[in-house]
Amino acid sequence: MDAAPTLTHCPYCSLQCGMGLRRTGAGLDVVPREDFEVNRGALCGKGQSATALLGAGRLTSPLVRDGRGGLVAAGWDEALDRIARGLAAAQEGYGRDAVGVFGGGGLTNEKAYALGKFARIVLRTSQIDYNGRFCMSSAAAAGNRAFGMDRGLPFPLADIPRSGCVILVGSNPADTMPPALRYFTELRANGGKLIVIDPRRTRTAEQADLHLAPRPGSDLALALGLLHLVVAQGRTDEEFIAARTTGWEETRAAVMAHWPEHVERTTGVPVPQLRETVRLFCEAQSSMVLTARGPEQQAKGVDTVGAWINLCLATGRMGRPYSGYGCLTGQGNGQGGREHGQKADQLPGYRLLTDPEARRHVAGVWGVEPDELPGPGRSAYELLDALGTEVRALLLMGSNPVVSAPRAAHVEGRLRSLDFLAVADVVLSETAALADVVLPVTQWAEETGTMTSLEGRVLLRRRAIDPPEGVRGDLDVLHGLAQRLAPGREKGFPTAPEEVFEELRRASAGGKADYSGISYGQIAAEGGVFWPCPQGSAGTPRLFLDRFATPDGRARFAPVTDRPAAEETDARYPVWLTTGRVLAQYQSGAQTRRIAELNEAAPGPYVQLHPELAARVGVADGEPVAVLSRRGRAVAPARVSRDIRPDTVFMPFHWAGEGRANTLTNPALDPVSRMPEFKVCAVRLEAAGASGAGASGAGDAG
Ligand SMILES: Nc1nc2c(c(=O)[nH]1)N[C@H]1C(S)=C(S)[C@@H](COP(=O)(O)OP(=O)(O)OC[C@H]3O[C@@H](n4cnc5c(=O)[nH]c(N)nc54)[C@H](O)[C@@H]3O)O[C@H]1N2
Ligand SMILES: Nc1nc2c(c(=O)[nH]1)N[C@H]1C(S)=C(S)[C@@H](COP(=O)(O)OP(=O)(O)OC[C@H]3O[C@@H](n4cnc5c(=O)[nH]c(N)nc54)[C@H](O)[C@@H]3O)O[C@H]1N2
Ligand code: SF4
Ligand SMILES: [Mo]
Repeated sequence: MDAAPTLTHCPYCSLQCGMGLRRTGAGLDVVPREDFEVNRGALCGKGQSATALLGAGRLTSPLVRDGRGGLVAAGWDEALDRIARGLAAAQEGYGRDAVGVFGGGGLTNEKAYALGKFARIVLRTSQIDYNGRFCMSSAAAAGNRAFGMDRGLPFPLADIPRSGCVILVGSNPADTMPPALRYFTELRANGGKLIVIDPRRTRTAEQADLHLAPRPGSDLALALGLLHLVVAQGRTDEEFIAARTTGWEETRAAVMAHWPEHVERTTGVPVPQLRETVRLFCEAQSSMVLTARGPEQQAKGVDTVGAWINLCLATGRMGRPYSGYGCLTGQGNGQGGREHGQKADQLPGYRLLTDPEARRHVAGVWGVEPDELPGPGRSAYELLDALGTEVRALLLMGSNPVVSAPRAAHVEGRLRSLDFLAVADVVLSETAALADVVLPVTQWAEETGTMTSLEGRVLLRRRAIDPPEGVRGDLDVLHGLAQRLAPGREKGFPTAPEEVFEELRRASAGGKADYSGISYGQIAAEGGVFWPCPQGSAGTPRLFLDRFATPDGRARFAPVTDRPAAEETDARYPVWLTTGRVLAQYQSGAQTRRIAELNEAAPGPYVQLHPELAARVGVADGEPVAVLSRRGRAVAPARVSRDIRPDTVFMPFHWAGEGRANTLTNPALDPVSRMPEFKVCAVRLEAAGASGAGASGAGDAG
């Protein structure tokens, strides 16, 4: 008889679909897991094929750089010794902050917590940040500003079908979270309206009652224009504004200049569509705005999200059932990854490193003096940009910036200029291939730990199979390095995940993201627990129903005004470039490009462009087209399609080499969140001929 499957969750995105893993002779099979209500057994192709990487294509031995510059297999002791020497040498030569740490939103809570602690009390460097800065930091900053707290969705996904109207801004769940699409299908089946805002007619937009296609980077103007109409039509909820918010007068004044005709010119969205959006949103009993990377990955992402939050507050669509603003987080642990201390300015429990009380509390849990803790460091792009100059050595865990960072040719150059690079990864990613030492680590099905999904629901990832010989966990890596770099301190780095979680509970107690009432046992029994969950609480599925998390309990309007993208089109670069995802590939592609069935479904990069633009450039469908920006040149086959604005091209960012979209992107940062502007820059197109000549990265000014 078959043994019962191990109940766990998918290794990839923040939906964290439940799945079962059943042992077979050869390895593990994915079987549906019906008890987890979020996906009820449904998986996308990535989840379905995730066990493929447990076998071939992965790393199974540490690798070290030999005298001739190649990477050769080595034992764990040698590899860890070399890393300890490399990091120590940089600090001896140039000071503590000469060592950087770069983490990832795919790491479990336990790993993210341990990595932040490792940076602060073993390396004692301020230079730690993570790839979530590329993902959710703008929505997080806007949420903190408005509500005093940042949890992606303030309500469970199951509330969506019960709302009257949902505006999805720059989000394409049909490709990025397929099993979540049913919440929107059910919304419409219940008579609710779906409005999608995307420069492309995506498979998500196809299902909408109304699709607005603004030009990239114009979401702020769009949201301001909608609020202008709300005010002009007397659709504000004065009672709600008076009872539960502050700052309305200034915000109202700020939107008055945003006349619909003016907004139509800035965004390209016709006035009647603006009016229809306001009508559907305001006439529904309850309504929601959900944003994802479209409006957030902009150098004005914080203000853009703030403008959408303003719309919810002014119409009383916040802190009420089936209403509110939410952000759809991205990585598997995009939410938890930013709560427990791998972010440059944070300590566990979503505490601030600059808050003396927070420092005292966390230093107490860690058994060090508060003064020993460094201050906040650089943000992710700024850290990558400082490599080889102020930061001489880097420990990287859970990211592949050679493919995924903006202005990637420059970032690749910075990584190459390091004195020492150590990478812990599952596979030999493009970034790991540059390292002096590569450590092969365990994968999701081989380890236990917690992940916090887009709903703020803390989930349990369970070990279903033993890792192959030669592979160790990230927690073992940190333990081994602590032992070498600060003998004695390794006691603070246990390798058993539950032990780390027990400490995380204490460290987060009393913070905004309070996990102190959560235990592995409770998660297992309940299929997940929503934070905040202080001792004795059963968790908090819905936030803000009575009060916001600000000191006075009121939500704060943000009096934002419009501004252009960091880089506007001009005569030399007349076309907008935007970037994003395809269904069958995940992120930098490090994992999914190694899985045969996913590669067949999405074999390579492309440039999506409208037939009018294709005709002007002189390329036909399938022919190579060169895309040039001020950062460099990329070449990929043209995909001619009417599903995109004629002034805009789209490239997915999952590939390295000459089709790498991030060769082109602009690293302009949001002043508050330090999020780069992945979603908008100016480019020029050229037919590249059958040879497709031109190296990616050429033209990078350095
Ligand atoms: N298949 C797949 N799924 C994934 C991932 C993956 O790599 N592959 N990654 C996961 C992660 S980490 C994340 S963050 C999420 C991201 O999930 P999404 O945010 O849904 O993904 P994107 O494709 O980055 O962007 C969404 C849409 O924004 C549109 N867009 C581009 N520019 C603009 C703009 O200026 N304004 C507006 N309004 N829209 C714009 C794009 O056309 C795109 O359709 O997906 C998660 N799920
Ligand atoms: N142009 C453009 N660029 C973008 C975006 C965009 O929309 N457009 N989106 C941005 C966003 S939202 C994101 S989230 C980033 C993501 O981009 P990356 O940060 O590059 O994310 P991944 O490709 O998921 O990289 C994770 C790496 O860690 C490894 N890994 C997985 N699990 C573990 C683990 O448990 N431990 C360790 N040590 N390693 C592990 C994987 O094999 C992989 O090599 O890309 C950003 N870049
Ligand atoms: S939607 Fe996300 S969590 Fe669900 S199976 Fe696909 S990648 Fe995994
Ligand atoms: Mo992301």
